[in-house]
Amino acid sequence: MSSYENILTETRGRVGVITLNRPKALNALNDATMREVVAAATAFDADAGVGAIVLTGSEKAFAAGADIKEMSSQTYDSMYAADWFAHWDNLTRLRTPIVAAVNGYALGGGCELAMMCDMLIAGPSTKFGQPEINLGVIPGMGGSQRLTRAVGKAKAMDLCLTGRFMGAEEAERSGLVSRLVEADEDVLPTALEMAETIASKSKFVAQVAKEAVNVAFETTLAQGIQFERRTFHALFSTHDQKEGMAAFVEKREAKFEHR
Ligand code: CO8
Repeated sequence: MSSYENILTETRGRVGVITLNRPKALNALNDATMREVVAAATAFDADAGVGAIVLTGSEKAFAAGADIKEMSSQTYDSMYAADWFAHWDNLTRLRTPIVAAVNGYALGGGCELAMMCDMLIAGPSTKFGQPEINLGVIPGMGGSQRLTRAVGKAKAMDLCLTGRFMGAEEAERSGLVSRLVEADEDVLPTALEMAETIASKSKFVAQVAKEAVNVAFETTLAQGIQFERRTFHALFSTHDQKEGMAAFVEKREAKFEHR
């Protein structure tokens, strides 16, 4: 039983599931919702029994953006004083892998939230977009930055400047989506299966792998390769490396530690 107002949470095996639950507003992300998402994900991150997190919405909308009604009356001063949206970023500092299961609209802040996750599963009806330009603003939580890194300048400019929506096939072709499934109803089961697979590995090593991939976005190739090599060396001091390699040699399943 979760005590949240705008999200639902549950644990399925070793997977923590967070479902955005503001159906009347197409899961528009108001401040309260995002505080709950970050709090729930942080709790799962700290739970040794959880090896991966799935974040999802409804069939019609993953999230149709930041809550325009909540934002519309804000001023520069009020946004600056509250450092509006800054706490969302805490999601990207969590070490447990997060899979976004995305159906329907993933627009504005919804697209940005999906891109803050580590992997993204989409269905045929999924529509991504950064339509903020239609509201007289620009993306405010990474849309111009993460989208550009994911799909390149050409598509990012197109989406951010025209405000058009991008279908799931185009998104998969462009590198935004990890896996495009055949039917919308397959999105959540596929995300759960992916998360279960990740959660069956060593939690510690999955976190290290996530960290290594993320380093690629923050550093030069030479420094990234150096980080990877040293981290690889360091893993030879762990139980899970000894166990994983011994299990291969002995032709049995590895029993990883879940810390
Ligand atoms: N904010 C608040 N309410 C919303 C939002 C939203 N982003 N999107 C939909 N709703 C509400 C509608 O107002 C409507 O409520 P009501 O019934 O009370 O009028 C209800 O959800 C259903 O919406 P529609 O009737 O419009 O449903 P349609 O199926 O006709 O259309 C669309 C669906 C195309 C998704 C349409 O609702 C739409 O265009 N929504 C806005 C999309 C948008 O512009 N998103 C970007 C928002 S700005 C943003 O995200 C900035 C990010 C900045 C930083 C990130 C931090 C959050």
